[in-house]
Amino acid sequence: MGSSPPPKGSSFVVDIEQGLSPSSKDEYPEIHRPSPSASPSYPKSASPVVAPLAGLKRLIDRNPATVINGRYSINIRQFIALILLILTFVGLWFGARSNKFWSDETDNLGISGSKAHKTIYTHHIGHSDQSVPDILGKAQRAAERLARIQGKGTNTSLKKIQFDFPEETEAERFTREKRLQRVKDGFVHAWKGYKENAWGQDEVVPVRGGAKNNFNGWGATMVDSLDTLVIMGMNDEFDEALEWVRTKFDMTRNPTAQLQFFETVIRYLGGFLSAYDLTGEQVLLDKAEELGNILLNAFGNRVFPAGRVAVQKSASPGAYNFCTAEIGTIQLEFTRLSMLTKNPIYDQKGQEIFKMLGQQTSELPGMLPSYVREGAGQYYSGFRATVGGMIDSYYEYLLKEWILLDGSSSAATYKQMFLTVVDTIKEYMVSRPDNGGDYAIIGAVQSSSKTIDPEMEHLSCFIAGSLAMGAKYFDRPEDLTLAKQVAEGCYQGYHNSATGLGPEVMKFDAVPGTNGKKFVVNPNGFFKNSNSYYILRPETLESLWILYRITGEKKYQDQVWEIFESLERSCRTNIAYSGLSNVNSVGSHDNKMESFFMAETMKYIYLTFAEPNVISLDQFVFNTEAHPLRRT
Ligand code: DMJ
Repeated sequence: MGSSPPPKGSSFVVDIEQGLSPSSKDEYPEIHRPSPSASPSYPKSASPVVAPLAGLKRLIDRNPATVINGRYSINIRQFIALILLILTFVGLWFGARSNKFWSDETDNLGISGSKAHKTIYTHHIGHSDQSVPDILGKAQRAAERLARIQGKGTNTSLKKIQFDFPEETEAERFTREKRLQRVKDGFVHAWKGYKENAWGQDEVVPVRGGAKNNFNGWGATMVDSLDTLVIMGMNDEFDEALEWVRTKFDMTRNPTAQLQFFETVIRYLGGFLSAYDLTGEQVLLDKAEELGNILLNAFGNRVFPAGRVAVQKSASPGAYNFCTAEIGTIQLEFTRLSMLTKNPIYDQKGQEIFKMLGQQTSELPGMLPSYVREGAGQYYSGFRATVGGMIDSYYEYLLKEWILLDGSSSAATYKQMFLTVVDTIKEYMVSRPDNGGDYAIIGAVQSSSKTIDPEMEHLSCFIAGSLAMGAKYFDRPEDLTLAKQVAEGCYQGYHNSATGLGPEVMKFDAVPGTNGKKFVVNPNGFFKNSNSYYILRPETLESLWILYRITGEKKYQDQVWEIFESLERSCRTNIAYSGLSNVNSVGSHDNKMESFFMAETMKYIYLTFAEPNVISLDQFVFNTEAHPLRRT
């Protein structure tokens, strides 16, 4: 045989044992050209399986491959043809098997794998009636989404706060992935219930079936769940929901209806922005922008937006007392919308509110009442200060807006406002048990007398997560200790109830025995006289998840798992999941599942068992409805 150089230009050597490597003349001096007659020939009208082989052969015949030391050297056209051929086979084979590209359920875990173990994020990628480009398109979208939930394109100059997790052992991985799959199964169950009973409406009714519309009738559960679908790798379901958004989501159906400003911001606007950040699907940003423009109607010529707003602009939106949480929980969404649209108006609106709130004071430094008046220099006294309902997420957003703005100098005031709040909490609001238990609750305090009411709303449990993040960013180890104690207090509320779920309000027994800030622990659990219902709220799970990601302590995974099992046992219905009217009464379903169950509660549980690079705290910041926004 004569020798000739390998084909020039972009060529690869395919080594059957070693895969692909760039060809090199020096490395492979001996070149053998196979005799054309040695190749078998295929009939022109071959079966679907044989036809691509015939095509490949024709290509090879026209561009004879060379064999070098037992290795085939092929040019780039041949390489592409080979890849297409392989993909065709794979598509046909999997399509014929189960209509699923990836059929092994254990691989559908929603995360990318580590070195030791490959897990597959893509889910239900291809169907047998789909063409190769369809399948390739889906695979490409799935890969893009995976890259995004792992933080592709994010950028921050702030220090890292996530624990540096070591590589897990096989046994640890096994347990974690088993739990992860169980959580995903639970979410799939709820999604199915929503799809079959309430598709396109706000909520599924989880015991009796049917639908309920409390949030404009725009499909709250659909929009609130979009990012969870992406995070869990439910790509087909996400695509279906996206198609619904593209073709059916309609904000103009009832132009004079009064929308709840706060809920519309956190569930719909937050939902669209986050799903956009995780997928890059333009329609989601378009909807967010359209909605942002509607929400601007709430401002009229004031700094504080009204609590209710209509799609159709009205001359003067009402409201003169403003709920602090409602006006202090738009900054993340409005700033992100400005970042993405390059239109500064939304961000300006949010900053003006914070600026004005920063100029208001009270008897308790940093704390404000649940309702505030517009204007700089307002002063408040004689109010009940809490970190719970009507004000909770204002405190949360002081820290998170600072994070989203990457700690820039323009956000320095928010850091200061947040730290003032933390100092006041520590000085006046912490209640501890008198039995030496290492936990705490954040009680309510009367601003004038400074008397503590030792009860804590479930809503207040978010504060443990905020304290923990602040502790890391601002190097305040004492705050981390308090965060852990408060999270433990919230967890104890779950652990001590008959159903394993936490009450809406938990309370120390404040009767004789009260000693400073220490309170008697009632032998029947410390939430005597409290409101005992549980409406599937997420705040305790949120804080446990944040503490897990920050400290790496496995105890938090175990606590989250215990709560998940309680949810499965006590709240799961044939249709979806239901809240409870009494956490101490097994079976007391309230027949309600708010959209935050799928947006927040299930997401926080899932993320506790996902790999730490999935929605890292160092790359995303969550809005108060658990919608992760990219930090760029
Ligand atoms: C959610 O809608 C949000 O977390 C909000 O900030 C408070 N309440 C619910 C969940 O409990």
